Amino acid sequence: MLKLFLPLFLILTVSLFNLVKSKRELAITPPLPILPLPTYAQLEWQQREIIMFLHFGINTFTDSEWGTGKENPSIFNPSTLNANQWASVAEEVGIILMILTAKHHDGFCLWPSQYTDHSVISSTWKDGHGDVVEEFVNAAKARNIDVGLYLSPWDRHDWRYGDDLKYNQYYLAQLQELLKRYGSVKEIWFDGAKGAGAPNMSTKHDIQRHFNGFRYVNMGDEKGTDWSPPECDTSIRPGWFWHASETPKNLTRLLEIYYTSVGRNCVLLINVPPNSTGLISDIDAQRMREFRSAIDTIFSVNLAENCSVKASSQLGREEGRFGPRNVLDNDHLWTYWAPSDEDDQWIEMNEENEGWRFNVIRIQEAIGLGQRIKQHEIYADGKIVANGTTVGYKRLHRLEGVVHANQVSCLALSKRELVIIPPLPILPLPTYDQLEWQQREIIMFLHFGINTFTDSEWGTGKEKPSIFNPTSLNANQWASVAKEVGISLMILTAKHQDGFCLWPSQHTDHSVISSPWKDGHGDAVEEFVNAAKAPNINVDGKIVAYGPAVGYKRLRRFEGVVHARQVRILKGCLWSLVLHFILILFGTQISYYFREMNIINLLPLRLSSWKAWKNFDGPTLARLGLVFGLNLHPFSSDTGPGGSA
Ligand code: FUL
Repeated sequence: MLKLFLPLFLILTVSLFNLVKSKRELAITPPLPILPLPTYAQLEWQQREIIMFLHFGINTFTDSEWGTGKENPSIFNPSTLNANQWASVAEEVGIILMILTAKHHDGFCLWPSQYTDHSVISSTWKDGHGDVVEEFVNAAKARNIDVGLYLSPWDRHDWRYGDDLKYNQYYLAQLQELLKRYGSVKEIWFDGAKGAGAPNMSTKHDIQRHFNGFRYVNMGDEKGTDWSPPECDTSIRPGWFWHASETPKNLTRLLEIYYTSVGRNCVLLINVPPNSTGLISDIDAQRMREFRSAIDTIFSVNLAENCSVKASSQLGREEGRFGPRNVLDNDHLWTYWAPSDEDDQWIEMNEENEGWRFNVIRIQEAIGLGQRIKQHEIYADGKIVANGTTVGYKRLHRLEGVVHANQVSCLALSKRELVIIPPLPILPLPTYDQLEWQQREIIMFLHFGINTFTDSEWGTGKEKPSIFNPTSLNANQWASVAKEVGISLMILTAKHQDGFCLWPSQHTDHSVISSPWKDGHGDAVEEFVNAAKAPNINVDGKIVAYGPAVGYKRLRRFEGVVHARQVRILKGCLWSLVLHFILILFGTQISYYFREMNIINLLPLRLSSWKAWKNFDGPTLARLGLVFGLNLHPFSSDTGPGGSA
């Protein structure tokens, strides 16, 4: 009996061994993020580190900081205004976002607004035909610099200020005007300042309260649900506006500001005010150059670059993946050290030879995964040299005097708890991404995978990957169908419930890798993405929930055709129902749609007063941001021409 089983046993062992040997070693998965997380736009914004602010306007000509609003616009006359000079100073010092005071508290507008005459239109500059905002935007864009605009809510000139409804209408109209006329504006600066006696506009339709996250940002909130990166604003000179009597701060002061802003996880918004000729003064431009070159000198060389690194633990065994050496490269988003042990976390850098002489320590977290560190301590040759609380995007420690050490270690004292289920707030406003997404109206879904070959809907997960073998897969054909029918977003089932992956995942073999398609070297997701990107189809398919705000579009079809001279829209579902009912009674068919314009959804103002809707007429409608249309649906059956329902 034993004689019979021994060879069988041997054969089994050998084949099992071969099976195990041929398996790829699967990659260890990255750590779970800690919520909240920054959005892509926030990540991009924070990595800019320094933004340039430009305070320019009536005050530049009156030697004041807060204009009264009673200034004569004719005094605005910059003799040699040249926004290209502003942008080239920014470009030279590596700044890629500039923010201009389109309107400061005095109410004077640097663009020819349709809603007031208190603007460049009434100035002597270019005989009232100039537009500073336009020149600024064009100059910046020509150098690939993004723009932002400051639109002061406190307006000391406009008669509407103090009247909640009227002023908010004015303010929002101007905001829409700026956003629409000048293309992509990356940052809007809603200033919270206002004089002691000025009426408080933060009561009902509160622009200021909605936008002021000051308390929140200053104190931080460990349990907060939003990622709120802070911005520190300061001026290169004592004042925000240019004054002949003032000079720029010295380099030492600017560097101190850098350490206490960027070095404490903030973005530095530094004001460089153009003078009354309309140019950034040479002395300011020169100081900015010195500032940039000092930052580059300090940070371009990482003394620790070639040292040896040890850490308390690491996720997985592979060195390159989450190993401690990752802290030494310049990428703080995709390569990072991840410890496996949650309790005791330290990392230690060693320089065996002469040691280092240093006085600045830089630490950063991989904030794409959230913020984890609550407290940290840094030791040089065993002695504590710095400590602090949170780290975030960047924390710089400047040490007293120069430290000479062979070993530097960093200890993360407490970490925030891992929260897997997000306590999602119900936000009433769509984000820009959501708006963009909803306006696509139709998205193309592509279900493709193992089920396509087994004639099933829900695979069991037990299918052999070898059955996946599309003979002539051509993602370009998918994309061109989409393009032909005007679709700008396609979503592919990269993995369906059966677990089969259409891309060669590092974390499983149940994928195209084990299929005969392209001998296991194919990647359907890659082909799909490339094909889609070629005709500009976005595959970045973040599916988001609809907000509870009033809808983007509402279409209603009726039986038969209505012949009418007047159609009214009434607020409230009861009235809408009555209206539908009446139209149905006519036994005719009509389709009408109404939708809110996007910009209204973006803003805190709720324009839903019953009166305004009831007394609806053309101009009111426009003010409410409604779009209204009547259309004729020409097909006789519900299915349309040749289609199936
Ligand atoms: C403050 C304003 O009152 C100043 O004039 C300046 O614009 C500064 C950036 O914000 O609140």
